[in-house]
Amino acid sequence: MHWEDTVQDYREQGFVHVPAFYSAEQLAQIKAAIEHYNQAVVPTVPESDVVFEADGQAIRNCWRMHTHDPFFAQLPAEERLQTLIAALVKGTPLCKGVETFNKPARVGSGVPPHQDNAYFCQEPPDVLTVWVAMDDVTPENGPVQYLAGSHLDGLREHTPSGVKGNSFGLTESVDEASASVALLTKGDILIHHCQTIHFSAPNVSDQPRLGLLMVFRGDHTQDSPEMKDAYHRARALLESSQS
Ligand SMILES: O=C(O)CCC(=O)C(=O)O
Repeated sequence: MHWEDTVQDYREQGFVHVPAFYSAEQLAQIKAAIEHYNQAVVPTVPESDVVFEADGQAIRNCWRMHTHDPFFAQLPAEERLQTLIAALVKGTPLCKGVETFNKPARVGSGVPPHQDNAYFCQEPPDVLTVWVAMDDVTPENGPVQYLAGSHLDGLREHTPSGVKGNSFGLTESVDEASASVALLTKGDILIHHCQTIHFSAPNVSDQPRLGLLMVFRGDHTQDSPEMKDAYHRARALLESSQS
């Protein structure tokens, strides 16, 4: 497989859509593993590793799935994925997280505009997320939306967002109408750079919109002390708003 066009789109836009990355058979295996995880593993994970929607029932996010289930430790190691990610992160990919953004039908909540590096604090920002569409993604079920080219303008200031599962959002408002909307067929993947501004709306449809996310960094990236300071400032604000 040649990935030149994919790499070029990613570098220019800060995100790229790769259709049909996973076959129907692979997708069925991943879906079965997520269902098993939700039923058998979620009840055993610490409170910090699962977030529920406002109804207290539907799962919004699972975090650190690779540390709780060998299936999700293996999935990021697949050779074809590693080859592509190595070209994008400019080095040996290290998986730093496997997670879900479930966005269940009707109750799935939105995600405020943010840049992932406000959480990751990595320098250089050779860090990305592979977003696997487990369902078809339509305008109604809460597609991820990206501000193309925003990864080239550095990390902006973030403040507490008040959203459970996405505690930080951009301080400044963004022109959401100019965003590229990622409509997908299940089995497609999206890849976004850790400084690309993105967000998603609530799921107002009867169709679920499950995304499985794998986060990778190049093994050369490091914690940025300045970004960590900004992160701790935002966290302190969050904690004072909760006390
Ligand atoms: O799946 C979504 O709606 C948002 C995903 C997201 O915010 C992220 O990948 O950081």
